[in-house]
Amino acid sequence: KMKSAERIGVLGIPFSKGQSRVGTEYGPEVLRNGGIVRKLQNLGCHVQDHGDVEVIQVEKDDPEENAKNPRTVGLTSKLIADKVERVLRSEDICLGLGGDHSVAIGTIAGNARVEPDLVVLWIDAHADINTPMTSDSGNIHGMPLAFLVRELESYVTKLPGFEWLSPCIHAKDIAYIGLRDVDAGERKIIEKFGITAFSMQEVDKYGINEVVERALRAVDPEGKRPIHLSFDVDAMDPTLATSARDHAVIGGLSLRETYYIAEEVARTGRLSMVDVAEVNPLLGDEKDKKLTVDMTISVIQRFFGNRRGGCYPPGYDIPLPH
Ligand code: B3U
Ligand code: MN
Ligand code: MN
Repeated sequence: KMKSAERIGVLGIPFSKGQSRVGTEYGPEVLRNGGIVRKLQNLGCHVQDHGDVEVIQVEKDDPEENAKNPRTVGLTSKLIADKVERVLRSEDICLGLGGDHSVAIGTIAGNARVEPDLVVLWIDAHADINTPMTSDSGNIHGMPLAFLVRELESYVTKLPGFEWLSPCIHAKDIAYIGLRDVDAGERKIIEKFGITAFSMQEVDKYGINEVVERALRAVDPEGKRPIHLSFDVDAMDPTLATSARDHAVIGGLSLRETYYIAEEVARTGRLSMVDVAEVNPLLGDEKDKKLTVDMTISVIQRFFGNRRGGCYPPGYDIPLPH
């Protein structure tokens, strides 16, 4: 079933407390101002903007087990999960505009309530699977998957604010593409639990076409399961997206490789949610900001059916002369 031209629910998640900088809370605003809704409508999609998730700021929110802002992140994640669930009960696909990458705790938890059989494709320079114990930074945007993976439950203490959350995916349901900055604990987790991971080294070795095919086949050999696609803009090379320079990791995906991933994932017709994380318009000058927003929007369009080879809305035919 092709979902590319079906109902898309857009959800803003103006959140930045999963890391220590300000700026990612303006991600939804700059992507909307960049025309994301209209550009998806132009593809023939039915697009409904569901507004922003309410974010919670807990005043006295001391670190717990090294994790920073645990109550703020945990309680906001619950609101995100509730809202994503509601959006997915009325739309075919949810497009979540973050926000730092901790928003994926809520988006995946919410998506899994509607699609319990989902798989996760994580496009990122980072593995974002630190437990509070393995994390050096204490930033929860480097930990979201650790709270969601069943096999890691005994390695993760229940943080305050996270009481509502229970793990909803298996390690083998995750595939990474784009990794190039992975912490020791994360690498151990990937190996110990058999997580499918294609770093930039594998992208160089096999080419992006082989990597995408293998990633999709590894998590779902029969090609039947719903896909939660979590896209951290820092997966792209920092020359393309200045937001990526916040956590600049050189040697990233080219624009063409990123487009290829998006086009192939769209082609499956099984996308149930796309997260767009870590867009930070406060970094760089006006020109940098415009580049980041333009690049990000152009990638999002590919996830929803805009192909480089051309495309037309459903029902379109060559117009006849009057
Ligand atoms: N793995 C490191 C660095 C990091 C993760 N995500 C970003 N940076 N953007 C950490 O902090 O957990
Ligand atoms: Mn990330
Ligand atoms: Mn990242």
